[in-house]
Amino acid sequence: MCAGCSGLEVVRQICDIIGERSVFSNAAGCMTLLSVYPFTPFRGSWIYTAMASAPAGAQGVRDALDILLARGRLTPEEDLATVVLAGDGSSSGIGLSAISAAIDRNLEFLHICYDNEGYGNTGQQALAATPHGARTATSRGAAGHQGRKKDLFRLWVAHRPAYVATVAGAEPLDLARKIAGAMEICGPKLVIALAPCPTGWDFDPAETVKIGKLAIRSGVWPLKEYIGGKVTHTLIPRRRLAVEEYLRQQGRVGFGHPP
Ligand SMILES: Cc1ncc(C[n+]2csc(CCOP(=O)(O)OP(=O)(O)O)c2C)c(N)n1
Ligand code: SF4
Repeated sequence: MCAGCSGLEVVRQICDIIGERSVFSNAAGCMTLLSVYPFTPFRGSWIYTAMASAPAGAQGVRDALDILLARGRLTPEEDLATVVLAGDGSSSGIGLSAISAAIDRNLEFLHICYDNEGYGNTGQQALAATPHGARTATSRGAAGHQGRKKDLFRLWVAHRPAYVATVAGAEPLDLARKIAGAMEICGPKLVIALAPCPTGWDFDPAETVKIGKLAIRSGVWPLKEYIGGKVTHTLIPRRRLAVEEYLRQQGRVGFGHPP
């Protein structure tokens, strides 16, 4: 992984909470490079799926576990958490129909989307989650990406799943509380994690946590959760910083950096 990768920071924090009793169904992307058969840094199990089908992979795992439970070959204590790990390209684009269908089927799973706002693994091309004005490999001019970031949180809330939250590695306590709470809730659970990406956003890898904190303090990345039909903001900055303070740190945005 790249030095300073916040996607990795988030996965690490989430794994610390979920523990080893888990099966990750991973959509092709940067995090796929973590597990290269037969090696894995994960304490639980890991399945690699095509970009579009990680929730379908999770369904297969969940069904297999349920059959083992029904036949008494697994005790409830031995059951495993079914987790999808996917980037924003997979979560808000090519894999969206698989997520939507999994929620409709009330699949028991936690979907984690690490949002680095581009197709990171293939060189940071623009996609539906790329913010307006960001330069990417496919939107290089001074004006950057002309689209507007898709609101994945609202899209998921419209499906009325059991739980939806935004998190960031720069706020580990908020993240820990949300993941621990989500694991106690039955049904489809979705978490979108801001994942500042030094390689794609062009900033010093040492600044990853600072960039995450600036995203929250400027209001660009609101920390919130949806549960029981209600959206609550979980961390409201006392004094909102100017958005420029967040953007100025990143070469992908035109603040004196050459295009
Ligand atoms: C159908 C399909 N198209 C293209 C690719 C090539 N590809 C592999 S990873 C990737 C980027 C995925 O982006 P995202 O889901 O945002 O995850 P990230 O790479 O940013 O971690 C692409 C385009 C693929 N594996 N499958
Ligand atoms: S490209 Fe970005 S998201 Fe992918 S490993 Fe590197 S820093 Fe992480």
